[in-house]
Amino acid sequence: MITFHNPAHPGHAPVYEFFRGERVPCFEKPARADFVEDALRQRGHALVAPDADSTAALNAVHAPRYLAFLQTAWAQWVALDAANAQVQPFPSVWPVRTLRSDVEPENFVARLGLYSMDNGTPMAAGTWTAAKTGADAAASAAQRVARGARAAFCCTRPPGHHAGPDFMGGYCFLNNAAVAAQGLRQQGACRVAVLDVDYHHGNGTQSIFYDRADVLFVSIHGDPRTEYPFYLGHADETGAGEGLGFNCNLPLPAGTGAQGWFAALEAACARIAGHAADALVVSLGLDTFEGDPISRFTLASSDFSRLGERLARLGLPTVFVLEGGYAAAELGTNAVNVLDGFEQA
Ligand code: OKP
Ligand code: ZN
Repeated sequence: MITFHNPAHPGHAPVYEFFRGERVPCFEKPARADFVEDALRQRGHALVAPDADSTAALNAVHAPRYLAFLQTAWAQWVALDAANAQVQPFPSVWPVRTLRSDVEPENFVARLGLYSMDNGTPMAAGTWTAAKTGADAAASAAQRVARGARAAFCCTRPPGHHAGPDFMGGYCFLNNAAVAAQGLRQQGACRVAVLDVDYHHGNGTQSIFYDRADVLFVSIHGDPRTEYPFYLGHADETGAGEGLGFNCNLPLPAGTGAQGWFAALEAACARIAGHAADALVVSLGLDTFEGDPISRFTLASSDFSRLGERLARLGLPTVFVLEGGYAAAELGTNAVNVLDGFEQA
């Protein structure tokens, strides 16, 4: 399958994150993409550099002031103190209920909190360039499919599905799947479906398209009562305004295995078939794997081949976008199993 990689991804290499109150090495690390690229090459898939600019799609799915902040955030941080070049910025204060988010504070950490949903999304010097080039890879995959390819894969990090209209979170900065869906719409698709199979609910993608009928969002994920992102992803979230009926959440309890997961996939596929979409975007998280260190479903590597086969039977032009998956050494096998299952169906 034609694969767009992200040559800038190694520049996004923060050193640590907070996990259960402790500083630990980042789970979302450059080696993840390297393992997927290695597996793609070994199994005969072509890797090409991005050849489309995501700017138009980014401007349609993210707020201008958020994009402006993100683009210069690292420079602002280092301008405060040259020693900050060796320090990761973290938000420590957020505008929750009753506080104002319309006024941008001058204080950098206060602005970082305004544009963040958690303190689990560390930045590094190359974060903007990595995120923007990754969005370009998603736009490139969408362009290839819009021009007639059966499918294309965007092999990128950082992931994107937690990034909302005006905030980062959950290791995500720019919403690559939303860029792909918006890109398909801008290139002639009347209706697009997004299927998010990452273990974590794609709150950012849901929010970006929540009031739109042209982009259906369907997600299978760990129940937010116990799993990140906690504050979105319940079954009663069905869309708003013109988008009412075009959002479908299928939360499953932590511990769910293949039988329960593939039953939810059947429901997801039925909803997608009913949308009469012109194209499909798959937010391809592989953290549903039994060996994942931060997630609690128990799919085996062979189940990812079955997932690819089932998605192929939807018969839609398909853009795959890499999201999570933290069992890094197995990530390549699991991701390429989906793509090969799709192509061999
Ligand atoms: C991103 B994606 C706490 C560690 C957990 C949230 C998980 C983000 C998952 N600092 N952070 O959906 O795979
Ligand atoms: Zn995830």
